[in-house]
Order: sequence, then structure tokens, then C-alpha cells
Amino acid sequence: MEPICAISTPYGTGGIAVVRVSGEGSIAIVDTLFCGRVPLAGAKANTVHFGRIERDKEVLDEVLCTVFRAPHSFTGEETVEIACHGSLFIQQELLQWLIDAGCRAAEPGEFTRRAFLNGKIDLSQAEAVADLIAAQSKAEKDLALSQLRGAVSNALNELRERLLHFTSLVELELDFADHEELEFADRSELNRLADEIEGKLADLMASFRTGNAIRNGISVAIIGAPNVGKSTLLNALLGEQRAIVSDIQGTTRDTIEDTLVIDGILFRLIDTAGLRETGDKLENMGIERSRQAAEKAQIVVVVREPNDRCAEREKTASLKVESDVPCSGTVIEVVNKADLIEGLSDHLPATKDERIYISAKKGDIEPLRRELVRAARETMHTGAVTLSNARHYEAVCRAHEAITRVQQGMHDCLSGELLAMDLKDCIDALGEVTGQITNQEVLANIFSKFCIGK
Ligand SMILES: Nc1nc2c(ncn2[C@@H]2O[C@H](COP(=O)(O)OP(=O)(O)OP(=O)(O)O)[C@@H](O)[C@H]2O)c(=O)[nH]1
Ligand SMILES: [Mg+2]
Repeated sequence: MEPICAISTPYGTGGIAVVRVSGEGSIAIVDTLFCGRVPLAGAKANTVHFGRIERDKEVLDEVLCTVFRAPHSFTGEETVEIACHGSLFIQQELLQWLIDAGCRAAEPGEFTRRAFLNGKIDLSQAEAVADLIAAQSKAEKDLALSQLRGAVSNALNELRERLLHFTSLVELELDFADHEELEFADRSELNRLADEIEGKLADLMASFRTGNAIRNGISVAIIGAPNVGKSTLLNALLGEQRAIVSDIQGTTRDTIEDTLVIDGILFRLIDTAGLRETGDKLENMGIERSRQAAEKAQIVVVVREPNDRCAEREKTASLKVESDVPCSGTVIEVVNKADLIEGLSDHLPATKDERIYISAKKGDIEPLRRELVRAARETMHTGAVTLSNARHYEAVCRAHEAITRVQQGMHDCLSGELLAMDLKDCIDALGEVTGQITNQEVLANIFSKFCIGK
């Protein structure tokens, strides 16, 4: 394919920047600008060469060129990666010189697209490249890396191949339709296979909840009565003054969100308006949002004050957190302001009962951080493969639907012809994930989300 070039490091000034050139004739094009000990044309694969980038006696920079020869490169094509000094001027000038010498500026994701088209990686691996670049936490990085190394592809390919084999037997039967007694595809074996595949696909579908949580963060709603210290807790967790804190009840009016990584897990913290009965229209709107946040959150941290003060408040506040807010996630009960409890403040993180005692104001929140990690791990799927991409999830759902039609069809003794159609739907849906079945529109959509240079 025609040679393309792009700056592959982030936009801006840095120590060094890397400009990538890939496609037929890339090495020859770079050679027209490169002055080293020997021309790159004679360089061995995977070697690095020092030299100058020079045109019409003007020296642009001193660089290192790494030479890759087809098919042993990321794209599968001959490639040169030029590491130049990271001045914006040098990067852009180098790009322009390469374009003048015969390269085309690469489109977003074009290098990865070529890797896919040249069979170096499949589609789900190509998508993992984008996820890896965007990873914000260790869990997210680990997930993208395992997908890049083929975890999703291998799992689906195995299912797909077994289905293909079976479908070919069913189709063979159709070719011999005149001989009704012939049955190449053993029905009880097909039944077993369909059950097994249905189970595996259902597992994968369930794993998407975890994948989604890893990518977008596990949602943690902090709820409780006004003034218990929810916003102080948010600030303590984040280590910055994100939310306004005051001793006035009803300080927080709207939900406030921010993300935090603890032990490699991304959390999406949501501070909410204190729950109480009030005639204030605006505050009530905030309280409604608190309820919605609690309802949707995967973890709900219910904050209270130490007992004596709490009892006092509950006399005035008829809204009780437990009974009035439906939470579907894991509930963590926290008693804040433990520094006010006599005898306990010196013994934090001692706990008197099931609740966790913290002091948000003093920053004594370690027991809660540990509990958040524990609860997050508990909600996570522990299967070998985790789906994290909505496109994959949607295709796996369709494959699952098709395989349940096969199961039903066999139960109803449907003809081989109809079974073969549903089997094919299942196979095609699985093939869409890895890109064995695809169309230009899907590809364009996937690669348009990449950055230029990748
Ligand atoms: N002694 C003590 N005071 C605290 C602690 N945490 C918060 N406070 C105080 O409690 C008051 C209320 O804190 P906020 O964080 O604004 O409470 P909130 O729950 O967000 O209140 P609303 O937004 O009104 O619902 C402030 O005066 C804080 O300084 C704590 O651990 N110990
Ligand atoms: Mg608040």
C-alpha cells in the first residue's frame, strides 16, 4: 500500500518525538532525506541508525531511524520510525518534508487499520490498541492488553470453529436430502454443543458489566443526611478540595462526580445532596438526584454521624436513608466524625460493629478505601475473558439469541435447513467481533475513533 506518515507521539513539545512512515517504498523515501553512515536501503530489519535529516543542504535535525521490513512490523509493511528532537517545529517540518518526498499524511488509526487488513491483528485486537492507549488504570490496561494479546479473539474463534464444523455437517445432510435416513450431524451432539456455547456466550455477556465498570469506573454514590460529612469524605478520598464543605445543612445541591484510582481500580465517586424532608424546591430536585445516583450506583456508601448525634438528627429528619432509598449495589455503612467519639479517635481504624469508622476531616479513611477495593473486586466477573467493548457485547448478544433459536429449533425438531440458518447467524455474529465478517462502514467507524499516528 502507498506510503503514509504521521507524528505518533502526542501533540506538543517533548524530549523526543516519533514520526512513523509505513507502506511500500517507505525506506527509499526516508533515504532521500536521511544522511547516515550508510543508506537505510541496506539496513537489516529491526535495526536503529543514527544520522541527519537533510534537504538541499539544510539540516533539519539529528535523528535515530528504526527500520522494519515487511512483514515483520506492526502494520505488516516496511516501516521506518524516525525519532527526532521533540520541537513542534521539527516534528511538523519533518512531516512536511516526508509528504514532499512522496508520502501521504495518515488518517486516524490508519497504521492499525493496515495491521488489520494485512492480517497482523484481528478487529477486536485493533480495538484493543485504542483501549490500551486510553487506559486510565491498571485494571483497564490489563483488560486492554489481554484483549490485544487475543483473549477475546481466541475465545470466540474457538466457538466459531466448532460451530462451522457442525454446520458443515448439517449442510451436508441437506445435500443428501433425498436420503432421509442419512444423518451426518448427530443431533444429541449438536444439542450438547449448543448448550455449551449458549453457556459460554451467556458468561461473556455477563462479563460486560465488569468490563464496563473497569472502563468507565465503578460508580460509588456517597449518600446520607445533611451535614454528616459526605462532601468532606469526597474531598478526603480525592485528596483535593473538590466539593464545598460547610456546617450549613444542604450545602451540596447537585451531584458532584470525580474519578479516583485505588489499587489499580478506577472508581467514579458521586457526592450527593443530603437526604431530608424539605420544602425547598431546588433542594428537593437535588435530593431526587441523590436517590437516582444511589439507585444506579454499584457501590453505595451510606454516611452517618456517631450514634448520639445521629439519633438527634433522626428526630428532625424523617427521611431515613435505609428505608427511603432503594439501592441495588453493595452498601457500605460508614460512621464519620469518629474523632468526636471519645476513646475511639486514638484507635482508628478500630470498629465497634459492622460499620466502618472514619474521620473524613482528619483524613482517617483508610478502612473505607480498603472496603471500596474489596467490594469492587467482589462485583467483578472472574471469568477468563471479559468483554469491555459495546460493539463486541452487541454482537455476542446476537450470537446468543441465534444459538437459543438453535436450541429451541432442535427441541421442536426443526428441519436441518432452518437449523443451518440459525447456526450461520450465530457464526456470523461471532465473526463480526474478530472482523472475519465486516463491512467498510463498520471499519470506518472503528478507526475514525483512533488518534492520528496510531
Ligand atoms: N469533627 C468532624 N467534623 C467533620 C468531619 N467530616 C465533616 N465534618 C464537618 O461536618 C460539616 C459538614 O460537612 P460536609 O462535608 O459539608 O457535609 P455534607 O454531608 O456534604 O452536607 P450536605 O452537603 O449539606 O448534605 C462541616 O463543618 C465539616 O467540617 C469529621 O470527620 N469530623
Ligand atoms: Mg455536601
